[in-house]
Amino acid sequence: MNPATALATVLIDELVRCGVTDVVLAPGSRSAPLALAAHADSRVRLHVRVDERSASFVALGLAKRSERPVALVCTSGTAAANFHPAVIEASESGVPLLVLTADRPPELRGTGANQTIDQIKLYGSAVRWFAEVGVPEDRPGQVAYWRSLVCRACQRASGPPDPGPVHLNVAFREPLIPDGDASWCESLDGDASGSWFRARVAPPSAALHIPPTRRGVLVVGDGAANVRRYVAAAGMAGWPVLSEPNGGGRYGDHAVSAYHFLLGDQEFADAHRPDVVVTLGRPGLSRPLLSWLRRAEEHIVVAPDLTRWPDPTRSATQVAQAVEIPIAAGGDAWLRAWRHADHVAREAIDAVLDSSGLTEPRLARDLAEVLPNGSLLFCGSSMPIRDLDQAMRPRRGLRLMANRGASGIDGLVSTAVGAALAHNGPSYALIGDLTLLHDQNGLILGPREPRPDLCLVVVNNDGGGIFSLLPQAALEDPFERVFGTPHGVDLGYLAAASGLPYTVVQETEELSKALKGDGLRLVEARTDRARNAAVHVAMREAVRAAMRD
Ligand SMILES: Cc1ncc(C[n+]2csc(CCOP(=O)(O)OP(=O)(O)O)c2C)c(N)n1
Ligand SMILES: [Mg+2]
Repeated sequence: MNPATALATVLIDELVRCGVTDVVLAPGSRSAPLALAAHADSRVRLHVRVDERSASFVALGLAKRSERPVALVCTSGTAAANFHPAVIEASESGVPLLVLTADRPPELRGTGANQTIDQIKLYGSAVRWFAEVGVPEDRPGQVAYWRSLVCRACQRASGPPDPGPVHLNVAFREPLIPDGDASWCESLDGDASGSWFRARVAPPSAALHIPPTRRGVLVVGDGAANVRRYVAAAGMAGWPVLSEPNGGGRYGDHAVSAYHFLLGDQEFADAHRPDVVVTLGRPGLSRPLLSWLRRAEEHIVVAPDLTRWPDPTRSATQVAQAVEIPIAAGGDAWLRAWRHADHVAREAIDAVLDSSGLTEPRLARDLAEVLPNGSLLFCGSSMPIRDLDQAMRPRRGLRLMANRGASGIDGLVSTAVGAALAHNGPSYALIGDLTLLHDQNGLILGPREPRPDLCLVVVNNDGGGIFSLLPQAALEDPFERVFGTPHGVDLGYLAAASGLPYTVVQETEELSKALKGDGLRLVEARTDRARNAAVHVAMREAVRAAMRD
């Protein structure tokens, strides 16, 4: 057996033994040993994509939804650089990715050899760990090294303490494809225990006990862990729960879903300053919420990983891996005040939306409401995730996810595809038109690839609608060209180019019907950026007026 084949076979075998089930790869020659080994191993679900950027976001989605490491393979050269955005998102949002870049052997580097670039530490500080695997050689001891390396890579990717991407640069010398000879200088197998070793790094876990308080609030942002336990504890303590849709805590009696508008009302925010706020994950969608956080007497950040705790407002007074929320007697008035205000605000918002025809926040609200239990909804950055934050009513049975690590509008189609492939149930995505166009390649699925059950709902406002809510919207002439960025693309043709079913929704009443079907499909809702900005103002004003009454 040639060394390249031996190394690739052992790497894939050890990945599987460490629990990896999915491998995503883009085609290339230098990566042939890994591609062939992954294809030959029936325990691996293989996903092949023509574009490395799309492949890497598919892997991100798979890993994010399954919460297990996913291997990602490419050839040498710029192929590896195209993984960079997804690696950054994985780093920022703590998603376990095992990036395996094929490389030329050292003697070909720096010589002008074809498709050869410097791949050493290519992703810089965006990976938890980098290893230059070295060129495989036919001598005893290599198998133990390779297997132990993979185990360590899986452990570093999965955590504890901090899940994230790991980069293994794998140099292969020719020949790159199997020669039919099965002999090697030692056994290629792992040890009898099933895996070479499996380091379990146990985190110290000590829960912080806080004194009983009547005015506590639980805030849940992206990437929050153990949400159900905290929401239950908040319920016992009489705390309102302010959860971003993708935080996973927006359900039940204590959920305050109109917090964006409530806290945008100065009078309400002043009157409802908490003694303690506990934040899970990383809230970051609503500016009023962030401003209000800064004013909390005590802000406790729960971060399972103490090496990197989220605190964008720099208001944390304590950081703990876990917190015990105490039951306090007599906290009813506090909770009642929040719930009453939420009810009033929700009615005002809903009244605006119900009379506004097909607008973006209405679409977001209604979509989150009509999806069947057990659904996954992947939300695009820009307005879709914010509209959900502002308009979605509390509910159970819906899993919401978004790429909030770096909040890019890149790779969203592919991430949603990956997440759908790991989700057991129907999947949906709500994304903007620029976000769709940015990742058109994500729509490309080869005939033999595992197919996601994913309905992409695209809000087409012919450009970047979010900018119409920002101060630059006042700069009329340059605005439309440099921020609005209209494109005039007919999304029907786009769907046709990839052979996807395509439906246009004119009225929100048509939404449920349009969502039906299976496999990858596209639903377009056409909206207007200026009108959208006006609806957001109307919601804010309606809440303000209702609060004054
Ligand atoms: C990769 C990347 N490039 C640029 C941006 C800046 N950006 C934020 S929102 C946005 C517009 C997105 O437009 P669209 O997807 O149509 O959503 P809409 O704003 O219309 O809701 C842009 C360009 C970004 N977040 N990520
Ligand atoms: Mg848009």
